Amino acid sequence: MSILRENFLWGGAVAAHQLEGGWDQGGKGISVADVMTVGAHGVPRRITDGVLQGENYPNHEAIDFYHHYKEDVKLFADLGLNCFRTSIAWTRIFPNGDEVEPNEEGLQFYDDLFDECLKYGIEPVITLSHFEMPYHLVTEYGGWRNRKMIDFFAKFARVCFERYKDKVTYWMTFNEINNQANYAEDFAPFTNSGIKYQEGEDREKIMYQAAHYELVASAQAVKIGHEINPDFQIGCMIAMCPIYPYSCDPKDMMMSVSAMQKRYWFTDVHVRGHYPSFMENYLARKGFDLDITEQDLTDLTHGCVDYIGFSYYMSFAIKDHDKGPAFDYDESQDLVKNPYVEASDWGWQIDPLGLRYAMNWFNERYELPLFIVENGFGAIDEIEPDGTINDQYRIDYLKAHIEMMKEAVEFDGIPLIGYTPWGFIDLVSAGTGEMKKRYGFIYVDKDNEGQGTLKRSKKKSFDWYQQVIKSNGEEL
Ligand code: P53
Repeated sequence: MSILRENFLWGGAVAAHQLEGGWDQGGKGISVADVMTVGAHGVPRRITDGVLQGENYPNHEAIDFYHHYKEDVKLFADLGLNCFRTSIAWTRIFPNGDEVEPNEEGLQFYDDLFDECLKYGIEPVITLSHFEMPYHLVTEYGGWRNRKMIDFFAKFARVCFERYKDKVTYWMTFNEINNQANYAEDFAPFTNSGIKYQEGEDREKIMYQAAHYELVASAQAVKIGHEINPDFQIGCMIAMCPIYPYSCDPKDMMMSVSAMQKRYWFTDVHVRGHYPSFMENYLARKGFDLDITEQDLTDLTHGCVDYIGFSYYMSFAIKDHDKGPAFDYDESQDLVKNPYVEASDWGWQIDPLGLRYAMNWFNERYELPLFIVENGFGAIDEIEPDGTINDQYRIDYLKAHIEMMKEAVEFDGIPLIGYTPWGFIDLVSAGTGEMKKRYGFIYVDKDNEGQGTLKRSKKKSFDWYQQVIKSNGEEL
C-alpha cells in the first residue's frame, strides 16, 4: 500500500513560452516573453521596446516543442507521466489580445497537443496565463493597470474552456500571481502583469491595482468555467516561498507573519472570495484609493477556486528591521540568509522540510486540496564522455522533497492531488532566460547562445523518476 492516493497525478510541468518556440508561427502574436533578452544570475533580463534586430531572445525558439511535440510526448509517456502541466500561449489564441475572433490555427495546435497526450493516457493540466500575455496589450493598454484586461482575459478563458472542455479537467488561472509582491524589480511586474513602470511612479500602488484586476478576472473565469463544465477543477497558482522568522525574537516572528500576509494575501482572495482585514487596513493606511467596485467584490465571492496549485523551490527568512508596529514588509530589502540551509548556484535556498511546512500552512488556512505544480533544482549539467548525464544532485533534491511531501500526507493528513516537477524537459529559465539553468530529466542540446542540435536525451534522473511513478512514490 502506498501513502499517496491511488489516482495520484504524477506529472511534469512546463510553460508554453519556455519550451514551444515557434514565436511567430501559426498566426501567433508577440508576447511579453518575446521581448525579454537573455540574462544570468545577477544579470537581469532586459525588456526591449518590441522585438529588435540583433538581440538574443531565448524564448523565440526555446526548445522548439512546437515542432517536436509528438516525439516529446512519446518520451513523456515513456517516463510514465499520467499528467502534463503546460500553459496555453494567449498569443496563439488571441495574437493581440483584443481581437473579436480567436485564431483557429492556435486553437488547433492545442487540440492536437492534448490529443497526443490523451492518446498515451496523459492528462493535460492547464495554466491559462503563465508569464506570456500579448505584448500588444502592454503597448496599447498598459497591461493590467487597465481594467479592460478583465474582459480580454475572461474572453480568452471562455474560448479555451469551451474548446477543451472534454480534454482538460484541471485548470489554473494565473501562474505565480504573487511574484509581483516583489514590485521593486522589473521582472515580476512585467511577466505577471505586463507592467512597465515609468520614473517616479508609485510602483506598489500600481501593483495592487493590477493584482486586483487579475483576481477579479480569475474569479470571473472560475465562474465561467464551472458553467461550461461543472466537473472542471479550477485552481489558483501561488509561488510559495515560506518566510521564516530569523530568530525566536517575538519581533522577528511578527515580521514573518506580516511578510507572509504581504506575499500570500492573493491566496486569501482566491480561496475565500474577499480581501482579508489586514489588507483592507493596509491599503487604507497607505492611502491607495484603488478602483475596486461593488460588482468586483460580488464577482470575487462567485469565483472561489477549487484547489490550490503552488510552486515550491525554496524558503526565505526575515529579521525585524525596527519598523515599528506596522512591520511593513519590503521583499527587496528585508530578507536575510538562513544559516541552516544550503543554496543552489543561483542562490535559491534548498529546504525540503519547508515544503511540509508550506503544505501545513495552506491546509490550516484553507482546507482545500493542494497540488504541487512546480518543484525542482536548476543546475548546470555536465555531459560525460560516453554521453550520459549523471545528475545525482537533482535526484537528491527531488527525493528529499518527495519524502517531505509524503510525510505531509502521512502525518498531517493533507489532501494532495499530485506532483509535477518543473522543467522536466530542459527549457528556457524564466528568471534568467538561460538554457544552462537546467531542471530536466530529459536533456535538450542547446546552450545560452542558442546553439545546439535540439536533440533530446535521457539523464540519470529519467530512470529514477520513472521508478518513482511506477511505485506511486514508494521507491525513491
Ligand atoms: P527559473 C521566482 C521564484 C520562484 C519561482 O524559475 C519562479 C520565479 C521566477 O523566476 O518562477 C517559477 O526558470 C515559474 C517558472 C520558472 C520556474 O519557477 O527562473 O513558474 O516559469 O521557470 C523556475 O529558474
